Amino acid sequence: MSTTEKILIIGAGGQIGVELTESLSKIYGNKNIIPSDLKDTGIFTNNSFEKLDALDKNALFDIVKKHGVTQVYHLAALLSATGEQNPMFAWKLNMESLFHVLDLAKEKHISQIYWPSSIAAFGPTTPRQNTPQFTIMEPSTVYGISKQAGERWCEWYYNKFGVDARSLRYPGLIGWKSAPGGGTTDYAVHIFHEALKHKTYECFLSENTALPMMHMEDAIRATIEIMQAPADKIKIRGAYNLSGISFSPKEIAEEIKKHIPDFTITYKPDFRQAIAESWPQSINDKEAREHWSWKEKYDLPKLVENMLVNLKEKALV
Ligand code: NAD
Ligand code: AKB
Repeated sequence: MSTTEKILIIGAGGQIGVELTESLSKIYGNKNIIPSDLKDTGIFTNNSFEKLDALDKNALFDIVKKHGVTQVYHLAALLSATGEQNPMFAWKLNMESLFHVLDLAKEKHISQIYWPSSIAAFGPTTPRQNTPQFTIMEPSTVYGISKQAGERWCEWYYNKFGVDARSLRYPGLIGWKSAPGGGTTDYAVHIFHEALKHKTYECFLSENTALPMMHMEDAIRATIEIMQAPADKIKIRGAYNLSGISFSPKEIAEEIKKHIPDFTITYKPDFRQAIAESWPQSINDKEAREHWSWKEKYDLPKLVENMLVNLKEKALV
């Protein structure tokens, strides 16, 4: 695809960034995608990687100028579990880095921003089943507070300055190409690795703790679709609810057992149990479906089969 876009991905070395870099590179060409992160792990051999601390506004500006960046996908953050362990730094990283990117757009150095929100923006007083787009939101984690505040700031920059920031409230994301980094939903990735390696998994959530989840391929597609949608289709300038699947540890374990009959799971809930219990169990995303035609492809059986086949075939376990 020929393009005038130059796309900077901040936090590209993380669970989403690795896959997003690959997908965007296929669409826009390697030379137009600039992955960046705190450290160069050497995985981005086809793109020109930039070492960048998202808190360093001057360094960010220099990279934007150097490459003529037009769009930023800003993924750097501390997630729910690590955020609770380092609350002040989580707030600083998650908020200040977002302001740096929003200000770049306000000052017209870049034209479009993607910044992810999360189901963590909801809280214990939110209706937990089929959670609607507009509802009570009183998040109880620092991570969730930063996501809710970030949503409001994206909307405010749009209303005041016309900043074209777009956002999705991702559920827990599950993929085989990259490892998760400090979330409450991470068990749903670890379980596959342990099932293939040891045929057993000790889960840090209790058996019936249902949460909204999604295959990474669906999440990447949703991300690119919302960014490519005509501006007039984006009627929500905070963040869109986004739904894929909903399941509990017990349900995913049962599905894994269909492929690995002697797989066993045990439960040892830790501090992440309280975080999970403060989040919705399932999400209503009718606005995303109506406004920009979102539709997921993966259900639970398809997701489980895809994870096991790919982890096994690529000998990633
Ligand atoms: P991750 O922890 O796997 O990756 C984050 C990346 O950011 C890491 O590579 C890390 O090195 C980098 N980073 C951290 N501090 C940085 C800094 N100061 N400057 C530059 N880079 C820095 O996270 P992820 O799962 O890929 O999540 C990306 C975004 O998506 C986050 O905003 C997260 O809140 C959101 N999100 C993720 C999920 C999920 O299930 N993965 C769900 C909801 C929302
Ligand atoms: C987490 O568990 O922190 C993330 C998320 C749902 O935001 N996966």
